Amino acid sequence: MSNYHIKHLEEYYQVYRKSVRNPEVFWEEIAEEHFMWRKKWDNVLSWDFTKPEVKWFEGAQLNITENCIDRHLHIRGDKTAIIFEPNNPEEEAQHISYRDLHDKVCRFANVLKEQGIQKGDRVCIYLPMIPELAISVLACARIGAIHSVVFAGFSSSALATRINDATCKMVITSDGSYRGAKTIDLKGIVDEALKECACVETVLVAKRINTEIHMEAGRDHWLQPLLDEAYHDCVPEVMEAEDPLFILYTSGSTGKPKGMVHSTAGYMVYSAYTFKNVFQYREEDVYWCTADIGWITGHSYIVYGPLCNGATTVMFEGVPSYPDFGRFWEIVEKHKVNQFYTAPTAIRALAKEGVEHLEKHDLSSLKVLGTVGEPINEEAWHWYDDNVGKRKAPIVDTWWQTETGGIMITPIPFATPTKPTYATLPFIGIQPALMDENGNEIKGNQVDGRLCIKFPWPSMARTIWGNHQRYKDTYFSAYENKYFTGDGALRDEVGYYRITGRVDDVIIVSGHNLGTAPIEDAINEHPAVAESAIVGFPHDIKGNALYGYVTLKETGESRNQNNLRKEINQIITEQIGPIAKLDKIQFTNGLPKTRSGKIMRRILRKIAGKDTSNLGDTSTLLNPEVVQDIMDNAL
Ligand code: 7RM
Repeated sequence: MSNYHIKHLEEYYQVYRKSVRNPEVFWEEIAEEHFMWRKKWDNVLSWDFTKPEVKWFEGAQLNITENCIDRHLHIRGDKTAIIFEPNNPEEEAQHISYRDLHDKVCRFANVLKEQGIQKGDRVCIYLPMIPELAISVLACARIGAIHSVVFAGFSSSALATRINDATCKMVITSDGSYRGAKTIDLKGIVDEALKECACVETVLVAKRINTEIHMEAGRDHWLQPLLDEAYHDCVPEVMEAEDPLFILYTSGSTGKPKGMVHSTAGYMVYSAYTFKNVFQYREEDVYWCTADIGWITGHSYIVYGPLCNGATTVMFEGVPSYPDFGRFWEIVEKHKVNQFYTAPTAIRALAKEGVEHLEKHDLSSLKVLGTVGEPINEEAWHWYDDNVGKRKAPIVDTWWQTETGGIMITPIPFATPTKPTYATLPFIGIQPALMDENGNEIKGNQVDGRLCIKFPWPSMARTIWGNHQRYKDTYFSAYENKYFTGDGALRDEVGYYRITGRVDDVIIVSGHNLGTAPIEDAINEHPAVAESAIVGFPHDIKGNALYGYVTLKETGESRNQNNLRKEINQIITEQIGPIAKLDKIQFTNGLPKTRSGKIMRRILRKIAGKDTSNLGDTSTLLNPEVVQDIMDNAL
C-alpha cells in the first residue's frame, strides 16, 4: 500500500484514518518521501485556531521551483511540462519541456532581480493565459518574490485596488490579449490603473497581439529583449517553510477584496498530493484544467500541483466557443488529454449546444473528468458523464476554496463510487464538521448545516494580507475552534457531502465569486441611485445571474429606466468588470431591512428566484410594506 497514491476505496479509508489519527506522522511521511528539501523541518505542525496561527513544517527550507522543475531534469528533462494551446487554432501549439521551462524561468527570474525585485517584494501579474503567465509565477517563486496574479478580465480600478493593497513594486502584463474573435487592450487597462498606484516602479510587457501601445519611459520595458540577454541559470532562493509564496484576492461579502496569503511548504505538499490522487495522474498522461491561472484553480492545478508531479499540463488561451463550441473537444483529441478539469458553467454552456460537436471528435483518451467552482446540477452531471466520459470516466466533483489552497472534498476516481451533485468524501487529512445555528456540531448522517473544518491542513491560507484581524473575524469567529467555509452542506446516509451553496452574500456567477458589496458600491455611485441590493437567481448557463434592486433618489424618477439600466451596468463594468453586470434591474421604492439596518437579502433572493410561497420569518423587518410592492413589480 502506498500512502502517496491511493487506488481503492479500502485504501482510501485506511489512509484517511491514519491521516486523521496521527496527522503529523502522516504528513511528515508524505513530505519526506515525495519532495526535495534544503533542510528538513524541526516541527511538523503547530496550530491555534483562536489566534489563529497555523505552521506546517516549521524550520524546513526549500524552494518550490526546485520541486516543480529542477528535480525533474535528470529523469524527465525532455518531457513536455506545458502544452500551450493558443486562442487561434491555426496558430501552432507550443510544447515546453522541463528543460526549456528551467531555462525560461531562470531567465525571467534574473530579469526580475535586475529590475530590483528582491525576496519578499510583491509582484502583480496581469497576463492572459500565455506561457509567460506560468513562467512569471514560477520566476517570482524562484527568487522568493510574492506573486499576486490578478485575473486579466478585471477592470482597471479592480486591478488598482489589488496592486495598492499589496503595495506591488512591479506589474507584469502584455500589450493585449486574444479572447475568441476579440482582442483586449490590456496595457491600456494597466496604464489607467497605474494612475492610482504610486507603489509601482516597473512594468514588464510581453508582446502578444503586436499592437501599438504606449510605453512610459523609465517605467515600462518590453520583456523579450531582457529575457534574451538574461543568464539562463538562476540559483533558487532558499525559503522558509512558512514564507509567503503568493497572495490571491477573493471577494468577501463586505469591504474590499481579501488578499489570501499562502505559504510555501504546506501549499506545495498539499497541492501536489491532491493533484496526484484526485486526478490519478500517471507519468505518460496529459492533463488539462480549463481554468485561468488568475484563479486559485489555475495556481494549484495548472501550475504548482501538476509540475510538482512532473506532469504534462495544458494551458489554453482561448474560450470554449471559439471558433465554435467544438473547441474543447478538438483540443482533447489533438493533445490526447487524459484528465479534463472544468467548471459546471462551462459544462452547461456546452450541453446547450447539443452533442454534434462531441461526435466529431475522438474523446477516448479521457480517463478522469473533474468539476469545480460551484454546485453542479444533476442534469449537467449526467450530460458530462454520458457524452464526454461515455460513462467510463469517473467525475470528480471537487469542493474547495481560494482559502483552502487545495481540493478538500472529492471522490478519488476508481476508488470512491460517485453520486451526481455530491462532492462525496473528505480528502485525506480533511476533517469536516456540519454546524447548526447555535454553534453545535451536528453528528450523524442525513443532516445538513454549515460546513466547517475542525483541524488544520497543510495548504490553508495563513492570513489576509495586511489584515490578520479580518482573517480571524471572517473564518474563525463564527464557530469556536473551527474554520468556517461560508458554505452550507448536507451529509447523506453514507457520509457523502453535497455542497448546497454559500450561506453568506457571495454569489457565484459562471464560477466567479462575486461579493455583493462591491457591486452595490459601484451602483450606488450613479448619481440617481439611492440604494441597491444584489442577489443571485438561478440561470441555465451561468449557474447564477445577478438581479439588482435599485431605489432611486427623488431626482431620478423622471429618467428613462432603460437608459438608467445601461448606465448602471456601465459603471459596474468599469469598476469591477463585465462579469458583474446585472441581468435584471428592478427599480423599487425601498428595500426590506432589519431593525439593525441590514438589507434582508433572503427575501429579495426568493423574489428574484420566483419562489415567494413562503418568505420565511419577516418579523424582524422594519418596513414590511415594501415587500408586497417589490413582489408586484418583480421582473
Ligand atoms: C476552487 C474555487 C469557492 C466557493 C466555495 C463554494 C463554491 C467550489 C464547489 C463549490 C459546490 C463544488 N475557489 N464551490 N467548488 N460548490 N461544489 N465542487 O472555486 O474561492 O473561487 O470559490 O466556490 O461555494 O466556497 S473559490
